[in-house]
Amino acid sequence: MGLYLLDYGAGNVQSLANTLKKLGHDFEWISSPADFHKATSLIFPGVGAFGSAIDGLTSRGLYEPLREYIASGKPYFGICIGMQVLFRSSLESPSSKGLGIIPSDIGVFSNVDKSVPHMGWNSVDLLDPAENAHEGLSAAASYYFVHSFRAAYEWDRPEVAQWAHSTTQYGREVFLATVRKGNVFACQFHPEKSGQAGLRVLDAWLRQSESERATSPPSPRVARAPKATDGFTKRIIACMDVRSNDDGDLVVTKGDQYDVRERTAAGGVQADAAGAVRNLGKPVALAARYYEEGADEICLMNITSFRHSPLLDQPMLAVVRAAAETVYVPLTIGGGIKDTVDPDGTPHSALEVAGAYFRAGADKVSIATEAVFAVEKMRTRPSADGLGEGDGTSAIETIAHAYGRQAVVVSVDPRRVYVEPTYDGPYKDELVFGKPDGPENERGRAWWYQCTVRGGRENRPLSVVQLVKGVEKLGAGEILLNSIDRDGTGLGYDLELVSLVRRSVRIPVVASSGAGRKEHFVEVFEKTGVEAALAAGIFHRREVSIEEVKEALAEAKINVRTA
Ligand code: 1PR
Repeated sequence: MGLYLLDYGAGNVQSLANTLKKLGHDFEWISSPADFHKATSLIFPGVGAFGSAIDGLTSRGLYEPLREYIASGKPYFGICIGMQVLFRSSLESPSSKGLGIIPSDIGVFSNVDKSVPHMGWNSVDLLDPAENAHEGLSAAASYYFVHSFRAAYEWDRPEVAQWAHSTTQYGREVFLATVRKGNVFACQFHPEKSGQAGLRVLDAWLRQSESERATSPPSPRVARAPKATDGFTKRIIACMDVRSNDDGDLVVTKGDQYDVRERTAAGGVQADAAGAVRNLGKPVALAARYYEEGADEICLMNITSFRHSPLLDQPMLAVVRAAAETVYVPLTIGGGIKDTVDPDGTPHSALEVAGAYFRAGADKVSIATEAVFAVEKMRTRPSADGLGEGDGTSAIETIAHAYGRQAVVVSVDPRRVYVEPTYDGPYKDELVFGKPDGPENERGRAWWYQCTVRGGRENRPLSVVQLVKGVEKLGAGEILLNSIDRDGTGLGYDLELVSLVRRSVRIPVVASSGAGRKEHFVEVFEKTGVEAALAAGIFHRREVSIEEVKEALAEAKINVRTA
């Protein structure tokens, strides 16, 4: 008898398992319908698409036993999709039938006034502030949300409002952040990825007795008009470019404009042909340090993935497993998310490779090279919007279908192509004209941004706007926008590039490459409106701490997560 976790086969449940271990709670996995009778409390960490979750439950014969378990009155904690399956249906998968325990339907965010998915940290407003501590929630804290679909707060429908426990506002939309009634408590955010604030919510639920839970008072029904601003915060992401050193260990390195070879004192490249790898430390230790320093997200990039990267000996999997045991914020893994073949000839699809990383504890996978090839292929299939049509086989499409688009990041490696200001070629509508007030006086210069693959080693006949619009249509959930020209320079983000991409898509954009001072973070948020900013070198070299960056943002009245 005891605590059970329900894994329907497509969730990133490793993170939750790590969190429960850290909190000192043992648990078992539900693996068959019979296990529900042994469970005295159950957590359902649903990650990914609504339809995949319902299919996963149904195909394993767990759908009805789950409904019966909840009806039995024993404690249930649903997370994200684990909350949404309590409803009748979801626009995400209209043909899929939810449990219907809450008589309402899951809708979708509008992307007219904001990026969708809602991916990042936001505040939670309890309907009854007096019972703040009861579920471990705090109005002063931020929690990590990652979803495109949500349950609107229907305060005027008593049969639904009786479930409402707290709400969150994103843009002008107020939706249910937590629901609670009797033995059921569920949250739209991910407590296992919400740092210490999230751990407090899990611990509070785990420590409540069944009687306490069953007597939870219903929250008051109060109308909730949207406030002037939501509680959504800008994300600061620490990124580690990881590659093998001469001993085959994975170390953190950092290049200048994607050249990671060590430099001699005179600034030349290290003598030996391979170029000694800059060793900036062990990825797991650095990830733990950045988590403690307040990073909102950690990104690990395997930059030697352009070589053959068989799944079986992926040292990155071990790094992810270890990092996920000490990092309770989202973990993005990139490099080598593509179809691969093991040394023994066993093929593995990009979906399988991504699944291995999710099961190891990653929350998102980042795709670079394969994304470029997918859009080039898509553009050979004409469409009314001029973007071309996918054929359902790309890594982006297959992973987004199985795990939800919020799990798919596309990493973009663009390079400036300078042309005459009178250029009249195919990319003239994307041309940028230099200004004298940037870090380099670029008056009179003009350029467009060309996509590259294999870490900048090969230029491709595709512009950055064509790429980001294409991958958005294929189902990517976020753009990680690097800049080969600014990578490692400390000159600041390429604001023209970031603004161009921010204007081109409706999914979240992460600015990357070039941060050299904390003012660069203020600048990129103030001037481009992106949702997140990523840095590597200045954090690795301890030139600026994440706390200092967040202090500078707070002074500039930019909303950041502090608790
Ligand atoms: O092509 O899907 O296998 O993915 C390969 C991934 O590895 C891509 O995301 C690509 O950007 C990355 N990558 C490949 N080669 C390099 C390299 O440096 N030689 N990383 C590389 C390039 C970009 C960021 C960097 C930021 C911030 N680095 O990862 O951390 O630019 O740097 P800064 O703050 O120090 O300026 P696939």
